[in-house]
Amino acid sequence: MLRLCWPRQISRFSLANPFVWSSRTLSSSNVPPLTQTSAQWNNLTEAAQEYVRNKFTLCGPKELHICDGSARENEMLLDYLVKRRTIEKLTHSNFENCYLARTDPHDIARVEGKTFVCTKNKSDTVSPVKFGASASLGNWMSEESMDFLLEHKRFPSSMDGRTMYAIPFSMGPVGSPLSKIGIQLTDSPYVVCSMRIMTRMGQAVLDHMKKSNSDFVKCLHSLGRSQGMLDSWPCDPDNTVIAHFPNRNEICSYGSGYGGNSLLGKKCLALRIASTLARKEGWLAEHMLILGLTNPQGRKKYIAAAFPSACGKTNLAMMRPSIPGWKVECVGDDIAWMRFDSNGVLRAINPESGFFGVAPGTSMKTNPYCLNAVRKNTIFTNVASTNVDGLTGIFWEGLEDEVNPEDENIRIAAWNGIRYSPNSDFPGPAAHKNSRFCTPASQLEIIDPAWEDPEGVPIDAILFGGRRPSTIPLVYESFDWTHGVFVGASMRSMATAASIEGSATTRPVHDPFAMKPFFGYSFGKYLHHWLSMRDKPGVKLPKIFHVNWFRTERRRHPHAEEMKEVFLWPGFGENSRVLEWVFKRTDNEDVARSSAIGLMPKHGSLNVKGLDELTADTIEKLFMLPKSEWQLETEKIREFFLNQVGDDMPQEIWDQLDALEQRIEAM
Ligand code: GTP
Ligand code: SPV
Ligand code: MN
Repeated sequence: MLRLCWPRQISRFSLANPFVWSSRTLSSSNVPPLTQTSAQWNNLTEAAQEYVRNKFTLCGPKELHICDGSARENEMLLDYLVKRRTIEKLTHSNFENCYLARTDPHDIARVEGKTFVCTKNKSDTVSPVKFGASASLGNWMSEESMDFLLEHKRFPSSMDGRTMYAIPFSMGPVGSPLSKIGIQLTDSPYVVCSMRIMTRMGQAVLDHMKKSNSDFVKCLHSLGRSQGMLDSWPCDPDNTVIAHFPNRNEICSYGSGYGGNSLLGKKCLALRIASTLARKEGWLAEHMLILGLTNPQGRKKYIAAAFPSACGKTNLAMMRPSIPGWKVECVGDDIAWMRFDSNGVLRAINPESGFFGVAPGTSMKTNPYCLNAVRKNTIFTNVASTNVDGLTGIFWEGLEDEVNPEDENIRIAAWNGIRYSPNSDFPGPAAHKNSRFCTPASQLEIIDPAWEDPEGVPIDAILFGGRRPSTIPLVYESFDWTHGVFVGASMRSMATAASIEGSATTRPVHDPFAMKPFFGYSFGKYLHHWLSMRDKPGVKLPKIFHVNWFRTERRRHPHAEEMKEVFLWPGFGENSRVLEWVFKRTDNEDVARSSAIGLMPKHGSLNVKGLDELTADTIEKLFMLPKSEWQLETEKIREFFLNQVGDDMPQEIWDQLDALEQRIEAM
């Protein structure tokens, strides 16, 4: 029997000063020791210099490196990471310039319980929670308490012996009026290489900052005094804390090197900080994909969609439609910044420049464009590795059509280094469920021609959705904007491996607007903000829909005794059929009928041509609205609103809930 313990594969060794570019290491009273020349230091604005100097003193690294984002710098960092065994180069001929990182087994996902928004008053951050209930829509700590914790307990000497990297980055195209600049300080070269993919990073940003003396979001990140199990992946899981200070546009993240915990441009800046800025400035920062949809006649519309983490955004954003003549192009797969322009059109940009996507489930069948994109310049994290004739490749669950794990010539090492085969004692999964690829957006063959347009793309429809095994139909449309905001507020979904807390819960959890972990201010005020969009003069409001690809049924497996939960809807490329219906509805085509919960497809109006295995009985089940389940649903929504939003709740949302309950009673 294999013991499930973490193999100590890596012996402790350190590399002094991995890239001294100038033999002259500078050291004077106001310039931290640099690995570069002083020209690089003088590239920073005065405000940036002051920020870097303060944090350098606090964290005590051995030196500073200001990132220029060049290919040369990237190569040096990758080489260094290979030497440290943080990453391994993929040598299989399928891959070009691709790497695999294996993390500490305790640093594998976002940590929602350790993520805080810090303001003066608690009511700015969380709506009044009912006595006895615990807040589920974010954690608050006072600025003073958090400052004390960070400055005295977490960051002092946290970068001891390491290099501090300063990463100037732009969320959105450099120089666009919609973009936001950040400077991330980090002691993780893996984070630098990932930020180079996920954001516009380096010299162009420094130049722009100098030219326009632009403000920046301060982002401090440290892996911490390592308490982890691997020398190759320092981290401090027990003491991890991720803090946001919206009042001073600052983010501090300690103890984790993973994903949204450490790539601070993503969830921390582009959602939590940005949602607060958006409220002040009259726009929306949302956890949404953006896709372009072209019909067979060549007419194009753009759709934004909010699904919780690991609920299908990336896959929808870059899908290959199964229905002939339709085309999907991708603008973004995770975050949308949207505002109404002077013509009243809602315009969206994707602030990111890469995809940090869930690996398991990605295959030529489910997401072929994505699989083609990740063949070069990609950093994989926590997928399994294959060894064929000494050449390293990758594997994850769902990739079985491309890699046969039963082939005796292929040796598979699971994400945690343990030898894996489908019949071995190690039960798997071989790839961690939250294993990811990090790949440049420009490599996607169906990237939308307008994906970097600083004006943004015009949004015709907004979809909400989640993982709902029952109750919620395949698709329905809200009656109007206010009802649509209520639909977003009422979202529930099964928890996933994208957060550490997302272990096997058996009931759907409330995840309004797919923003539960990402609100930068209180949910009640957020709802007021969404409703206020309706009152802007001359706005053309997009239609709002709800979709659910994940309804299941218990079926007996044809060749096995046991019953299995199976998805009723084939999903992936077949979701284009639902997009077709949405497209028609944005043209106000007469393909909808009214129901208690919203507008549903008229019988026969959902295109199921060619879906021969989908029986009439299954189609009926996909749209079934069991009264008792909906009664329970509205009970849960009411309880959630009462517990988590209280007096912050706009009256109109209560009215929507009352009206829904009445319509269900009349069903
Ligand atoms: P984050 O990056 O965490 O925000 O996730 P995401 O919302 O982008 O989800 P993603 O598209 O990566 O999908 C997550 C998982 O759901 C993957 O394992 C997919 O294979 C699976 N999935 C996505 N779309 C569908 C679908 O239409 N049907 C089914 N059955 N599974 C899907
Ligand atoms: C999510 O969890 O929604 C992600 C992954 O996109 S992370 O970047 O870790 O937030
Ligand atoms: Mn996401």
